[in-house]
Amino acid sequence: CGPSIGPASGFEPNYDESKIPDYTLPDPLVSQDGAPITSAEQWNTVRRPELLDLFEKHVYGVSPKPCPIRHEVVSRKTVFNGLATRSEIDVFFGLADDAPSMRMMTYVPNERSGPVPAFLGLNFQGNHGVDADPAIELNPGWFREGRNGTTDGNKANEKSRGATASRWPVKMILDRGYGLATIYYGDIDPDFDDGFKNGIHGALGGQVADVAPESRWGSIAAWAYGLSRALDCLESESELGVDTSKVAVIGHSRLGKTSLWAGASDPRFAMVVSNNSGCGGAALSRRAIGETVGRINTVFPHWFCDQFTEYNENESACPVDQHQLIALIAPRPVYVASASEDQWADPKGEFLAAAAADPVYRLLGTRGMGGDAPPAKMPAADRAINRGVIGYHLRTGKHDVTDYDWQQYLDMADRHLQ
Ligand code: GTR
Repeated sequence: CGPSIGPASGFEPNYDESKIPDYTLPDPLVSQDGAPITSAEQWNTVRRPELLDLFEKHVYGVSPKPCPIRHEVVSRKTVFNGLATRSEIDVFFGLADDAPSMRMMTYVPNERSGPVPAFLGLNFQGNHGVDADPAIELNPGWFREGRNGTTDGNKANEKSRGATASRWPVKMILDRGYGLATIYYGDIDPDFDDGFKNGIHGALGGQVADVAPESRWGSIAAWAYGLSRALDCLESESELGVDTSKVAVIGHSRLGKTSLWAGASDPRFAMVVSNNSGCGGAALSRRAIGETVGRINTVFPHWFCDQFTEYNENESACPVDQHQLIALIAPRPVYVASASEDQWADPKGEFLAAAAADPVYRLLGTRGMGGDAPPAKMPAADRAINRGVIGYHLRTGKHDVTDYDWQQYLDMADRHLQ
């Protein structure tokens, strides 16, 4: 279930640290004109807007302004023997009758005294893949071909029910007092390169007509845009029971790249979780180890803006690197997680990026990664760094989301959102 991560034929990934090119990271606390950033005010008024603009124009692309949304509650049901209420809601991008929509599924614990903090994340295999309950509608949209017979052609079939349940421990989340909202990412933009005709790209694309073509939004930006509209919906529908000042945006792999960009670009997200996001997510591009910018732009030409291809095999020419993406989330809590067998996503590069965002977190008055300074070395496997506002762990095992990962995210949320 989920994406494959093996290198395609013809590309020989480097996994040798000694072959990493020499590089210098761009300093998050020096502005483009060379002036040092020494106060929270300078960060907020000068450097943060500047970095956001650079990430838009060089990496993810410029998205349209937020569109108005409307929504229809499709179902509401008590589930798990009375533990929770599950709702399915269609959220429309725009007010027109033919506006495209995404279906959000939410769970909130029934035992609660008011709105609850919640996790919001996109899923790979449909809401029906999160829980096998046949009452959840089988998503009729386009799916990448599943490996375990979960699709017929590009349509999900009955075997895909519950196929990603291990990545969504719904009861554990509810038992800990949190809600969960999830959406199939293909509802927002199907994950293939069609020149951006389908999904919200097709419907809202005209709104970025005045942006230079090479800097228009790619699919990651579109998925992040969908997450922000999902938050709009949670804000406007109090019946869903979510405390929208306490929403943690979470994602795995390409959807971890997406949660980071959503959290960086939309400060309403109170916490951000990147699970095994790798290249174009939490990993430093300049290390060029495992998956590289050139490789990702070749295999997934629709994920980033076209300008990003300028940095194929030329990472140091990019005015930003991914530690600055993490810094854009400051001072809000962020958690970066890697897996030991996921060298493709460069765990060390993910750790170094989290550590290199630390000075921005400290400038904004937080403890960053905790202690007096970020740890100089990666922690041992399964030893979470979680005493500060930037969390990190290297889980033993493969590219995946496990209960161990969720336990760390819930603990982090307990410390900052409860
Ligand atoms: C891979 C891709 C990675 C990662 C992964 C995923 O094929 O190379 O960047 O995003 O897919 O989404 O699981």
